[in-house]
Amino acid sequence: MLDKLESIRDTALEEIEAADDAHTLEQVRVRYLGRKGALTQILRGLSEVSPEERKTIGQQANQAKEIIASAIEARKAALEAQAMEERALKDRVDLTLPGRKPRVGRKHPVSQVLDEITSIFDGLGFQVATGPDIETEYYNFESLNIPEGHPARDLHDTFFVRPGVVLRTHTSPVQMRVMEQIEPPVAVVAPGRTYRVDSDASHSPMFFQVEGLLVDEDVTFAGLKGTLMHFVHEYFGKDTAVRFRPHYFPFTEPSAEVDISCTVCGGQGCRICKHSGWLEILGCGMVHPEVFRFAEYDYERYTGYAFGMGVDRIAMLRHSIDSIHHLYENDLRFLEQF
Ligand code: 2NM
Repeated sequence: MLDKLESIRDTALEEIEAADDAHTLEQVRVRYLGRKGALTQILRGLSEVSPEERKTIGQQANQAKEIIASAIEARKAALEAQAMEERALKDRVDLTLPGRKPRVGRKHPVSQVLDEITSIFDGLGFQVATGPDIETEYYNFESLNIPEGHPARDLHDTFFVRPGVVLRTHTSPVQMRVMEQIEPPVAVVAPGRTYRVDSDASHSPMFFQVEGLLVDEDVTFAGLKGTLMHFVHEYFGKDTAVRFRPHYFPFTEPSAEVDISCTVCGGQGCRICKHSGWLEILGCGMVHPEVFRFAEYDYERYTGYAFGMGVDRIAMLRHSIDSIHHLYENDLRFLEQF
């Protein structure tokens, strides 16, 4: 019996050493120490052993049980330590590596300029109005005194969506829609995307405009000049010279184009202003009575002025950008400069 005990103990110890995961180890424990385990059987069977032997065998069996139990505990601890070590190696992080800087986004330069322009007019009490990019020919042309066959239609290089429906060539249809909705006094600016079939260094098929409209009793061309000069001085600085040149637009009469002294050479003449000393920045005029007739405004009672400018062009002048396409290529090396 004692020999048997010894052999059970030794085999158990061998199996414990050989167990290389927690599950196998638990099976070994059940096999020896479990309710039906080899040692448990022996301890239970002690009643059948002669009283002389019972004491020694009992002692030996209990001792073997303790040895096996502690060997299992030791093996378990070793396996856990090993698993921990493996996990630590697998999940190792090199804390000395340089961190990754999060890239910070920013407003697109065209949006920045657009916000700056609208905020100047906001300061004068103009409200922001918006409208659809896809417009009817009626709102884009007809109602703005550009009837079918008018030469200005060709100048606009229109994208047609289907007959009678176009991508708006300017944001004036927004002002037309505003006039349909509300009675004077009206003071709005309409910023947004516009589209023309045109592409070279200074033209992109999609570009941004801001247009303004003021309608009330006694609105004058002098008021228009004052408003636009205030805008130029706020945006380009107090020392900027401004000149109004007679021009033609179908929707205004009289009409003018506004030039400012060159922001690069100050008027001396350079490559940017094509040696004229002046840069054209916007168009304007007194709203044509025909436009008011379409809006169902009383043109005997009300007068109004309107103006429009290309946001991209102003962004280009402001930041000395030589091609409009830089603004729409989304090259981060370019965009991160603003
Ligand atoms: C410009 C130049 C002159 C203009 C006119 C109107 C409307 F709807 F009132 F008739 N909106 N915008 C206008 C006038 C736009 O852009 C160069």
